[in-house]
Amino acid sequence: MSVALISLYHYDNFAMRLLFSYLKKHNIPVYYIAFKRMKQKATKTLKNDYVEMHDFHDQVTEEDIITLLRQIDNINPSLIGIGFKSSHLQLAKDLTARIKERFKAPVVWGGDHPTIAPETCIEHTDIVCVGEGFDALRELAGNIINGRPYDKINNLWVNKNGNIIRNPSRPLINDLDVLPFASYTSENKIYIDEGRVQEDKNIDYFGFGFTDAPRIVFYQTMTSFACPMHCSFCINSLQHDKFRRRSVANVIEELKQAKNNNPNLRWIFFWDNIFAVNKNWCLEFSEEYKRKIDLPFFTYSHPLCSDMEILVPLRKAGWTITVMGIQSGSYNLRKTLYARNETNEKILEAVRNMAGLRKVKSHKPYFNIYYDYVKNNPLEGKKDLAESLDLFLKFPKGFVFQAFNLSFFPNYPITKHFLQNGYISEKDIEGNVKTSANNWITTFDEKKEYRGFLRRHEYYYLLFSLAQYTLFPNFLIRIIERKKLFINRLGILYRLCRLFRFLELTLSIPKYRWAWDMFMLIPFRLKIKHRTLLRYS
Ligand code: B12
Ligand code: SF4
Repeated sequence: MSVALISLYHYDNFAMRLLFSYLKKHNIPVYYIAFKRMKQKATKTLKNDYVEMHDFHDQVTEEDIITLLRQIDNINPSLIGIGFKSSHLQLAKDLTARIKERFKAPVVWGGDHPTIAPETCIEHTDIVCVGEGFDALRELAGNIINGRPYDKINNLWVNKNGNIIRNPSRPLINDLDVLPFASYTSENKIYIDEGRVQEDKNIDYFGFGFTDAPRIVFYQTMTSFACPMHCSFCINSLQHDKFRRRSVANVIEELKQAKNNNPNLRWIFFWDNIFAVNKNWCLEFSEEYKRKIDLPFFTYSHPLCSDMEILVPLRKAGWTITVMGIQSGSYNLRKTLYARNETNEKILEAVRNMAGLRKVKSHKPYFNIYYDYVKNNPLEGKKDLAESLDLFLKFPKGFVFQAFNLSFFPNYPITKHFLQNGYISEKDIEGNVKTSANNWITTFDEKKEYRGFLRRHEYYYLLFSLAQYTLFPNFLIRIIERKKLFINRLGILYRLCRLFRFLELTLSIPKYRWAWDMFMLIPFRLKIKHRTLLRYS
């Protein structure tokens, strides 16, 4: 009598590792099967960084599926859970069909896609978890194991031979401290890829370490759920869940345990949507973290949450890498299409604050700042792109520009807007297309034939990229733009970016420190054993 939780293309899946611990805490035997690893492959990026990689999902093979079915057979679970994002809807459907051919255990789907589009899910599976999974899954598993009916559990939709029961939602867990810590041990964890169980290759998302103790190098967690903002291209536009945060003491206790369990632990990644929210919490956290954990850490930032009274203590506590969404330099486009309220002045204040943090003494001498941009939005016109360039030219140099494709997830406000206006059709929505997860990051492919808006967009991304470089003067970028130099020779601009990136990376001592830290993440003994210099593959 147990539960098997299957995560698709996500070995590190924080949510499912948390659900694993939650079931375990309630004495429900549980297994975590990570099916296929999201890998990274070399690519041409426009980043002012060493990172020349982007995420990709390789094909599922028949051997992968047979291995999965064999593992389920060994476990013989009473309930099978599949957690996935929209891009893996097709895969979830295929796997569920194969599982149902062989096993009687009901299959419950949960995670981002089932939560935002349960209607498109429920016909393909027995149960769909809409929203928070902790108590819904606990109750479901408990009822199944004890032979009780399970069709009246809040947050669950149940498909009873084609008759759909849509139960109401349950209140959110308010006190997050009642949750156990996510499970990062090898207990009941199975990793499947390349057609077999990967006995010793639970490599993490970054490729520098592993997902389970004692070999974790990057520890991943969250101190809060939900987001105070509601951008139209983000899941938080749909789930108006209250922003909730764990106590500082609870977070520190988790990290202490992580340190004790992992002798090679080097970094903490806080995946909170925005970290620098709530001044009192952040100040208490900074103090405790510095005293008791003292490791460099990553957090996301937001232009509207950039109060130096919060940022400086965080930086002193060890904050070393951040990603902040700029998304576009056009206030009008941001406000009307992306539902973001920050003005360009506010963005400038925030980026100057970020750059100012480089001067604050911290665990590491470098502070890496990545600015995200929404790429390939056909509604971003000439004027918007020019405004974006104006904005980037005012940024303190030395940042890293990265752009991610505009993706259309079901029911997000931006998707509805594009559908209603006929800019896209149902086939362009994530989950309907097979998977576009290969296509997220700023890449440059000079062989591609850019026509129309794509050429102009790509041209501007190259100019934004040039704005990153301390050595590349802004007046030259302005001349290039004014005269539209190289608009038909994008390859030249790309090579210019590469040249300046090379100079910037080779002439900067903090960049060497960063590269050295990355190089040293894998101990020499393991470098030899796994025949790798920098990352595990
Ligand atoms: C942290 C994060 C990441 C981290 C993940 C770190 C980790 N170790 O897990 C990183 C940076 C690696 C990442 C990567 C990606 N991410 Co991301 N990420 C998030 C973020 C900010 C938080 C997710 C999270 O863990 N929340 C906390 C958990 C506890 O809540 P939850 O996920 O909602 O889970 C609850 C329920 O959904 C349910 N549940 C979840 N799984 C299951 C399974 C079962 C069986 C059941 C019953 C219930 C259930 O119970 C949970 C507890 O209540 C979300 C945005 C958000 N939600 O705020 C985006 C988000 C999930 N990411 C998204 C995307 C697109 C990606 C990428 C594809 C982008 C890319 N290629 O770079 C990759 C894909 C990774 C992969 N292979 O799956 C999208 C997904 C959109 C969608 N509709 O599918 C989101 C929603 C952001 C957005 N654009 O709206 N991401
Ligand atoms: S600020 Fe970030 S996490 Fe919050 S709604 Fe906007 S995109 Fe989503």
